[in-house]
Amino acid sequence: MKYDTLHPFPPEFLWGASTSGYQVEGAWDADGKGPSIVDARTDFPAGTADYTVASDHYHHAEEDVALFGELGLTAYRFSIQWSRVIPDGDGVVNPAGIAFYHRLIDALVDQGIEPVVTLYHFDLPLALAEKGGWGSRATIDAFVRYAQVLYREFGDKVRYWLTINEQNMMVLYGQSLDILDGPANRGVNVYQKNHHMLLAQARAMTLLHDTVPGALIGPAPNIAYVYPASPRPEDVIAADDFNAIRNWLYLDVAVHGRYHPVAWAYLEAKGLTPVVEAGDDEIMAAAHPDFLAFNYYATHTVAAPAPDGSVSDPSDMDQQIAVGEAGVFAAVSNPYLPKNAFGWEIDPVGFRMTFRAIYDRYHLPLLVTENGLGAFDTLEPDGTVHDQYRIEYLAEHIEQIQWAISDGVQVLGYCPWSAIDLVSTHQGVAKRYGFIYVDRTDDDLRSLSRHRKDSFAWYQKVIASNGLPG
Ligand code: BGP
Repeated sequence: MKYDTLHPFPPEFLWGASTSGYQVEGAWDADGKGPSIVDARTDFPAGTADYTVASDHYHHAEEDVALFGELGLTAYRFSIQWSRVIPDGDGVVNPAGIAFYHRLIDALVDQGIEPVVTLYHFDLPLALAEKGGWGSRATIDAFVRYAQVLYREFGDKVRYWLTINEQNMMVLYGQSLDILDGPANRGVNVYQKNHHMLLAQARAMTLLHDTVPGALIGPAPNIAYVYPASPRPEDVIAADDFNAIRNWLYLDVAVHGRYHPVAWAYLEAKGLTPVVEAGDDEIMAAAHPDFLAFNYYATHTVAAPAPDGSVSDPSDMDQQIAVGEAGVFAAVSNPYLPKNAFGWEIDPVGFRMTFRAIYDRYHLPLLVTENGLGAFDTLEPDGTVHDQYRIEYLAEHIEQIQWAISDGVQVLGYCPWSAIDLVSTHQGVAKRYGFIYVDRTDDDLRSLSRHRKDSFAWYQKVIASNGLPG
């Protein structure tokens, strides 16, 4: 639908930006921090950086937050590293880790920036992974205890909490990227691990509501609407199936405390149903998110599964997306969408569609916790970075948020990925997302100095005018 005029962004709209702990902090073993599974990763493509130094935000936090203040952010979404706070995941608390996050949060609050805290972003403490990771119900208890430590420490300073970043991506792709719970646990049914994470999330939501009055919490999956490749009914069913398996499975449990019927039918058909113990359903049904956060990069397009069982469109192989599953769906490229330098499709209108689909199902306020363009940026000799392509990408997506608001969707805020350059999940430092350039490469730490990109000045104007400048 087209409107003659679009609704304005609400005055309290959160204009934010995002990072995650292990991708930005570095200092991977400083001041008592324990190793996490991402510190133990060895599967980096040749020539790409690991996370040991990252953007060295641990040692630049005050400088970085001052830049976020200058940018005008009203929210900053970041994650706390579980193994910085509790080095082995379920033992003693590390006071130096707690002190770092107090310093960070205090600096944000001083700048008038709302902290939006993710409890867990891919970085399970290695010691827990070695004891069975998410395959073990003991990890649920460890997660809840960790959440309790954070609520007690930071509950009076932090209003917005996120449970688990991209649980659905961890389940669908995490084993191959070693960001679920490490290679040693690959043999365990991934949907059993998923069930345990859903329980951990439910208990963490209920605990916050019981212990920190006024605090708000929600899940943060990666939600991307799935289009059928054509109006052929078999393609439409395949798209609906993949929507259920990829998106609604996670949000239905988070919001309604029950598995989506089609997703459950898929698990049954594949022999992947988790063991659900007595009391699990009650734990899930008792938990209620206050809002839904989601990360959005691009939609998917799928066709009915090929009769010969082949599943992939080769052009999609490099993307961190589905390539299809025999008997379920086949991923295809969408001929209407351009691609970025890394082969990811770009679909601003699909962003609007994704807002509508989520809001229509759950009627909860929505917070965008990631969206952005990975690109090769160039630091010019005079310290400038001309990233007009990023400005265009972000502008197109912000415009679609306004369309979604005009459609009646309640949107709390927008936190594009990323506030500052950091190390990508699997494509190193060269793939940059930030408003702030960090002077390092994949194999040379250089000065680690910070530089405002052109997108920095542009986003500053967007925030100051509470929407796209006219
Ligand atoms: C999301 C993750 C982020 C971030 C982002 C970009 O899946 O939550 O941690 O990495 O994607 O992906 P990539 O780094 O692979 O380009």
